[in-house]
Amino acid sequence: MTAPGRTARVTVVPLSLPMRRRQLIVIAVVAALGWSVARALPPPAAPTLQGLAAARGLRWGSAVTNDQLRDPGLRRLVSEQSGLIVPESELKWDGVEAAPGRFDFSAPDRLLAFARAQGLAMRGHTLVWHEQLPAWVKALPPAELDRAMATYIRTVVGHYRGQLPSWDVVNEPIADDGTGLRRSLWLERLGPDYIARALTRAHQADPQAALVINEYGLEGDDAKTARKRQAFLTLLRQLRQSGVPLNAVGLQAHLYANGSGPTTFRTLPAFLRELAALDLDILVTELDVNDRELPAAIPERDRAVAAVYGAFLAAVLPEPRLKLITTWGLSDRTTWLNAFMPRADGLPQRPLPFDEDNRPKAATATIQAALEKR
Ligand code: 9MR
Repeated sequence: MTAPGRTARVTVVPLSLPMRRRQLIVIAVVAALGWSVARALPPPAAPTLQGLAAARGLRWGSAVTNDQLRDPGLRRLVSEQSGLIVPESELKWDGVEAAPGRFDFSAPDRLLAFARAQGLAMRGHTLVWHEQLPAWVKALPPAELDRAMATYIRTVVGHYRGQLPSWDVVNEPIADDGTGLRRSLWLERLGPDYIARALTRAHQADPQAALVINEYGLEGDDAKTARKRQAFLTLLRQLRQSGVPLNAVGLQAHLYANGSGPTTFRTLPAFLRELAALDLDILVTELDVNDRELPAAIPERDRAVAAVYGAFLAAVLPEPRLKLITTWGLSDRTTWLNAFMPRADGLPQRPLPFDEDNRPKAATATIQAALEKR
């Protein structure tokens, strides 16, 4: 940027001047130019999360909604910091097929248009889940439910065929107590085979998309997590043995900044190795750190949240099969936690990498440092 201007200014020195004087003038012009260029330049841009992640063969993503993106500051932050977006809510069954056969892609299509315009990818979330289902789906008897699932996957995955790098095909299929599969309407009406059927149908609709089973509560060191991991591994091994299309697992990673959830991740690297041994990629799909039980003071909360980000990233970043880290929102203003798990004192939570004004905070620096180290 500076070189052409510099050359142009230096060449105006008349060649007829004595050598020594010419040299002095050249030095003075170059020095003055250097000074003004230095003053005109913006301060060196801070590294972005996507930039740091990409340098390490990873992608950084953020969950967004159209409503959140009405804030120009957030639009800018998401485009600068992320390489990928995922619709937080607007690509779920209740919005896409509210009435049987009446598909409406307008909201997720707008998100895809935003992603395209900013040079970002968009991944799909989510196809077969027990929540955010329209009432008409919940009322269907088994054979019709299976047909509705087939139509839904064919239509929705087909609509985005070749455009989304990955899909959360089955969301949260493991029971909370880790005893086996979740006793959802899918399991109760279609039997355990609903998972294989959903994956096979998604593969038929878009053979290029990486297919993912997305689950929460797999990150910590407690006994409940250990049971849930075993149930998850059992499911994955069965799917592998039967040759069902499956490319990756999603670890949601809704973490906690105190004892009501995981804050240490000692056993996580070995679990990731077990997943990798099944020839699966690993995606962190919904990362955030709930500060609900922490005292009100912001510096203290921010420090504790940053520490959990640091401990979690130190556990997952060395795993070579880790391909993506997505946070569930990007700035604190957009977190789902204020609506779903509000703090008792009514203060807004601070669970995400940037604060409510889209500014960096302690977690930002910790995440940057972790990515720099990988
Ligand atoms: O953040 C999402 C919130 O806005 C939705 O309305 C809610 C509906 O249950 O789902 C939230 O996202 C969930 C995600 O789709 C699956 N994993 C858990 C997330 C938080 O509940």
